[in-house]
This record gives sequence, structure tokens and C-alpha cells, in this order.
Amino acid sequence: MKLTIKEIAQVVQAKNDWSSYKDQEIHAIEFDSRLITSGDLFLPLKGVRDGHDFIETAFANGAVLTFSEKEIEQAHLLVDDNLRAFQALAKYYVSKMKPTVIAVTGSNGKTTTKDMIAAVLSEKYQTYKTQGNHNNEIGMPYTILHMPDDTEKLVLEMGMDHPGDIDLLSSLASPDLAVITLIGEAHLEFMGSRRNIAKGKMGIQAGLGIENELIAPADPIINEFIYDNQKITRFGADEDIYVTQLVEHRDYLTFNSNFMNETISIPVPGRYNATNAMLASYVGLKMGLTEKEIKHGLEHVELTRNRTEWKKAANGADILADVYNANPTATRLILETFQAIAPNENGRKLAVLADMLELGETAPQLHASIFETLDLDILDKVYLYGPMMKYLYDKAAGNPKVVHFDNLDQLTEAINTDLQPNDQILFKGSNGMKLFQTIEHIEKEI
Ligand code: 2GN
Repeated sequence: MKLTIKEIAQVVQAKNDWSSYKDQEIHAIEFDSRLITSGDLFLPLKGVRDGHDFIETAFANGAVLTFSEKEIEQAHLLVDDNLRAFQALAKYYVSKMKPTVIAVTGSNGKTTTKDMIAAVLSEKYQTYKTQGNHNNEIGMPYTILHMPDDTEKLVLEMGMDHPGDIDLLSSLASPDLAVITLIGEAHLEFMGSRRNIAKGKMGIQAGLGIENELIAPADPIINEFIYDNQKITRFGADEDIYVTQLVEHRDYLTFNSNFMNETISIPVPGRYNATNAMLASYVGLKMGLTEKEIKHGLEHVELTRNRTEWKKAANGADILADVYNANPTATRLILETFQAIAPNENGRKLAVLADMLELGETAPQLHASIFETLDLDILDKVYLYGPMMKYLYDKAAGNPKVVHFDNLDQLTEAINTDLQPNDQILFKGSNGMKLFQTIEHIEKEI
């Protein structure tokens, strides 16, 4: 990473005397102390636990510097708010490294569109994109600060949990081009009305500049939020850009667009994906790629599996699955989100929580601490699975809604017996706990 300690201290306007620290290039910035390696800068954030508690571990793992909101013994940069300092640093870094920034937001399909744009641009340029779920006020700055030094094109996914989120992210990243894939439906968003969602997504203009192009759906709900004189390209039937000659197959599809000659084939089914690929082609053309390059890029696209997915059980129950990574903060966030969603009519809310792995010595306490987030007035039943989740079970001490399993087959069997068509069920746990097997089972038969 092309940032030195002195440079960082100046950007974040550190309030302590750091002049005695040896000026050196920082290797990387991490907020999870488990990921710290030699030469890194640690970022303590407020999660289930206060990140300041992990400063010692971070230094033991090789950190040479940490942000801190209080005076401490280790080499640190004293700031009022670690997250704000981190965001300011990301804003500085993107303006220093000067990649072309492409911002992507939308309800569904933003991850796919991001992957497709990156696949296209990679044909010609050093391209870096948002990894995993790093699309929020922490994840997007993290993405910026983790781009390789030679990055020419940076494709940033911007996610929205609250009104105003996209506005902030866009202001930090100052995109050169922005894409809104879709204005979603209110009930999927926990954001209020569809108009509010549109307003939130249109916050992408905040850092864009009216001379930079916004690509947006031809959905009239955005009209009142378009900035005066904003350069805008609308997509949809008979608009500026659109899909033509769509042919769907079981595992792939082919399409054309009104602005290209080549017919393109992509290795994924679903009409939405034709639109996403059409948008990626358009971005490719804008960035100077040939049609052949675009076609080649899209034919070889590898799509990220969405980490948080809505699925359906074979009996119709709604499944919210997030089973690829787990740390205490992420577990708490998904629980809060799930608990905030209204139940289906005559339906119950069930949660399945499996062990979060590799948490070290304090794993028992960290598991037990999830109890503070569990709302047993809202949840009708909680299935805990794994040796560490026993600590959470003990914390729930005899509440009949909470059950514990040591065996995945028995867990699957119990859910199979209990789950009703109107229920919603959340799954969360580390990948190593294999909850995906239970999910696959209830998707197939129940
Ligand atoms: O939701 S997130 O996963 N997120 C990341 C960014 O993109 C979007 C999504 C998320 C994760 C967010 Cl938003 C915020 C935070 Cl702070 C985190 C996060 O990583 N939280 C973590 C913890 C908390 N709270 S990671 C982590 C690992 N840590 C335990 C607490 C914790 C392992 C650990 C355990 C014991 C010690 C040190 C580390 C220890 N040190 N024990 N004694 N000394």
C-alpha cells in the first residue's frame, strides 16, 4: 500500500505527538485483529466488543501502528472517531492513486453488475472490485485501501442500509461513472417507501459531478431526484440503451443491445442478467474497449455468490441465508436486520445460529454476548448449533424457545419437522459449520 505513517497522520490530523515514530510504508489496514500481519495498521471499530480491546492482539500479530480514540502505550494516531479517520484516509487514497472509479448501486443485481463490469474492464486494464460484502461505510473504504498499487479501474459496490448511506459513500469515492441497477421494492429494503429507496440510491450523484455520467433505470420514481444538468443515460425498452434479441437457455443466455453489433453469450441464466451484462458492455465501450474484448470478458465472468441471500424452502417458507463468514459483529447485524422484518401473515420467525470459528480464547464470551441482540419476544424459536453456541444456550438459561444441537443431521431433522410454509428462517454461522447443507436440504424437500 502506498501510504506512509507520516502521510496517514497528516491526513487524519492525529492529535497526539507521533513525530518520534519511524516513518515507514504501511503494509495494509485491518479492522479484524485476526487478519493483521507484519507492518499493518490496526483500525479498532465498535463491534459487539470495542475494537480497542484487541490492540494488544493486533500488535502481537505484527501491527506497527493503530488508530485510537484514547491515549495508549502502543504507537498510535489519536483521533476523535476511528471510523471517520478511516473514511477520510480512503477518500485521500483514491484521490492520490487516481484510478477511474465506477460506482454501482441498486437493489438486486448490484453484485452481479459489479462483477460483470470488472470482468469486462479486466480485459484491458488492471481492475480491482469490491470483494465479498465489503460495500458499506466500513467495507467500501476498506476496498479502496486494499486496491493493488497498479489499479487503473476500481469498481465499487455501494450498499444501502439506511437513508443517506450512498450519499456518504459516493462523496468518499468521487466516482467517474455511476450505475444504478434497480430501484427495489419497499418490503425487501427495510428503508420505508419505494420513493425513499429511490432518493437514497440517487445519493450516488453526491460525489459524481454533473459532467460524469449516471446510468439509471427508466423508472419515473427517480425523476424528481435527478440533479439539474446531470449527464444521464437511461436504460429500458425504447430508452437510451436496452437489451435486444434475448434468448434464454437453461444455463446461459445470449443477447444483443441497441448499441453493439456483437451477440454476447453469458454463462448465467435469467433475464435480469442480460440487463446487467448490457450495462457492463456499455461501461466497457465508454472505457474504450472493443466489442471483441467486451464479449470475451462477459463470456468468462465469474460471479460472486451473494453472501446474504433470500431463498425459498420446498414448502414455501422464506430463508434468509448468510453462511459464509461469521464474526460477532456480522452475526449481530444480520440478527437485527432479520428481527426488524415483519413476519408473514400467520408465520413465525425462526433463527438458526451456528458457531463462529477462529475467535480465539474469548470465543465463549463472544458467543454468549450474542444474547444481548437476540430478541426472544420477536423470535419464535432459536436453533443453536455447535460447541461454542452452547455458551449462548447456557446464557438463555431454560427459555423453551431456545434449543441446542451438537449434530448437523439432528439439526436438519428438527427444522424439517418444525418449519411451516408461512415461516421465515434465518441461517447464520461460519462456513466451516456447513449450514449450507441444511439449507440445501430444506430447499429440496421438507
Ligand atoms: O459486518 S462486518 O463483517 N462487515 C465488515 C465490513 O464490510 C461490511 C460487513 C463487520 C465486522 C463490521 Cl460492519 C464491523 C466489525 Cl467491527 C466487524 C468485525 O470484524 N468484528 C469483529 C469482532 C467484534 N466485535 S472481528 C473479531 C475477531 N476477534 C473477536 C472480536 C471480533 C477475534 C479475537 C478474539 C480474541 C482476541 C483477539 C481477537 C483476544 N485478544 N483475546 N485476548 N486478546
